[in-house]
Amino acid sequence: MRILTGIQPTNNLHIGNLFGALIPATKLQEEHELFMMVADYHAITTLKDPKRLTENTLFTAAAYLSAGIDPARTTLFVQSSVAAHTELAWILQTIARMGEANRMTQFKDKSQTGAEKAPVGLFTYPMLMAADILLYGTEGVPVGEDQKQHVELTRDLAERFNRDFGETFLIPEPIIQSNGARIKSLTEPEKKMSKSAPSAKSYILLTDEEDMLAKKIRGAVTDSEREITLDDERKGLLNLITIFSLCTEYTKEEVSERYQHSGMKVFKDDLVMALNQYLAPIRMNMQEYSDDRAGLLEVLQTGNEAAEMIANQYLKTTRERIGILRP
Ligand code: AQP
Repeated sequence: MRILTGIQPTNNLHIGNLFGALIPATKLQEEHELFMMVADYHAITTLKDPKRLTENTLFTAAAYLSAGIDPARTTLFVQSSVAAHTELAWILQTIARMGEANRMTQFKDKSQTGAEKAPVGLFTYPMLMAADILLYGTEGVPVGEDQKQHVELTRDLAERFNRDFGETFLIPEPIIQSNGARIKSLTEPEKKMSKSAPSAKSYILLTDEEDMLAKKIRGAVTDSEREITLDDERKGLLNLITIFSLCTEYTKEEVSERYQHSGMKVFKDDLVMALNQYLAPIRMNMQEYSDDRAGLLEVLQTGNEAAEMIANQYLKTTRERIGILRP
């Protein structure tokens, strides 16, 4: 199956991105044809800092590789390097309906300053996401529940285009990731861990060293009950147990049984140790990739070229179908 996935370079990546996107991608690449992009044109809907965008783009690519994405198997590329994305996004905007775009709940969630002041690109980004997907003949798109609506919009747009202009696009399926890998904020465990959250205490970055991990885990919001139990209502604790389970061989049940009577301090100290052990090799790889900027750029150039060949083919057919003249 051909699969496309991406991460926005809005900040350094956190363990939610790692467990929810990077690690699953390393498994997917074993059996599928994977396209992984650094979604920089999506990131500029919120990030307005040129230097950080450039650095984050390289950093995101380094994180993909450090977590085990193999560029010999997976096409790793930068979204903006393939101009077809924005061109197809425009064409799709002429096909999408205002009513459909208005129904996208992410715009409502993300335009916290109010729709009046939100960038137009934040409103139209589902059409760019649809273009990202359709340009590669993508069959599967791994998404969390929050992005499912955008894959459904992509399907609707592709079906409408095929009906009106002739069979052109494959209809993609969402691959819904299990809730188990949904990591929550350390400070507000009812929300998901997020790179652009205002407080750095709410997330654990892949680059956080042991003392920083310790500070953040010790400060993580739990509750006043003494016992460690597996309880959906104890959201902060459940999140820490989930993280413990993901970076060890233990299931969540095993973690909670093991630490039931040991007290929160021992549990948190052991979690810091386990997480640090898990992250240390990734951190080291990331340092190496980041130090070799030329090597990283070369990997991305190769990926960009491979992606462009496929995307341009789809775009060419699309233009022809709608009657665009290319003298
Ligand atoms: N907390 C999370 N737990 C599990 N998976 C997560 N992902 C994000 N947060 C968690 C997954 O990581 C990928 C990154 O997607 P994105 O960069 O396009 O944006 P996002 O989903 O909105 O992630 P962030 O970190 O919250 O970024 P910002 O703050 O920039 O919006 C996706 O596969 C996502 O499911």
